Amino acid sequence: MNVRELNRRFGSKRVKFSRGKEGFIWIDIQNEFGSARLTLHGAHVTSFIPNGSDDVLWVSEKSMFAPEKAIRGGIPVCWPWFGKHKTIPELPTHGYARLCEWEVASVSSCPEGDGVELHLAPEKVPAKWQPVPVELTFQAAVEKDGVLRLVLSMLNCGEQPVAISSAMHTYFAVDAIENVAVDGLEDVRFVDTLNNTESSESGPIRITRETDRVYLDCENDISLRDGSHYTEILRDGSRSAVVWNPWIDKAKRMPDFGDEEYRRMICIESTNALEDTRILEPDGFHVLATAIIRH
Ligand code: TA6
Repeated sequence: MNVRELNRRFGSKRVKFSRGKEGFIWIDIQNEFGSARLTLHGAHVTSFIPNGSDDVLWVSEKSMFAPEKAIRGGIPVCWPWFGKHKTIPELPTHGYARLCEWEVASVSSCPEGDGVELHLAPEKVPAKWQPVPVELTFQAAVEKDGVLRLVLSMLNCGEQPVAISSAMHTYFAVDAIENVAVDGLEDVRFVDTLNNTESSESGPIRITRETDRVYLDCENDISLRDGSHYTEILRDGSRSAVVWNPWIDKAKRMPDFGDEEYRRMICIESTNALEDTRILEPDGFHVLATAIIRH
């Protein structure tokens, strides 16, 4: 469907469709509570600006915006596997959902907020990525009290159980990484993926080196303090969370990440990762949801 058709069918004063210079179809949600921007490419949210705030999300100045490439920043939808594929290493890291072109299913507007629902059907996924027979729906809404609500729903339409690991891999913008503190994961067991050890830490998380942790068996609300900003990350359907910052050396190794940009971002991800992988039985259904609230 082209942009004119999308605006005719789904557009409104609060939800508008446009085509970017890179050829992506973009959706702008704008209401009395704030604004958000996402693209049908990967159902990828790239901006969330609650009223009176600056952008909560970070996107690299070196990000690619190209077919079958992930956008560096915003909220990548990592699905149907988190990290590397367990048995076929040449399949894309973090799955294929963030690389595909999604379709608009519906737009909703009500006094509490405005949102869009996007759909990715297995038959729309390139066969080279070995799609699972699971219908995937992504909802994003800008709601009152400065809330960005994201819901990833999945329904197994196949005959066999399917193991699904996933993440809403949110890149938060921060003024300076040295001022960042993450609360809510104190004393929670985590896997340090840099050396594959398990540990836990009391006190808030502070970033002073490359950090890549999968927190397990926790449903806690997480909060991010960064100078004058205070942001909450609430989760539903998730018993794991990831905290990641590439720091200096890894930032330099990533072509779509500026060498100094590690100082202006932190990833706090709502996940079904590692032992929190979900098994969808035939006709099985799972929802991974997160709410991002800027205070
Ligand atoms: O969520 C943390 C992580 O798995 C890191 O290990 C790092 O690889 C990051 O995701 C980014 O992955 P990407 O495939 O988007 O470059």
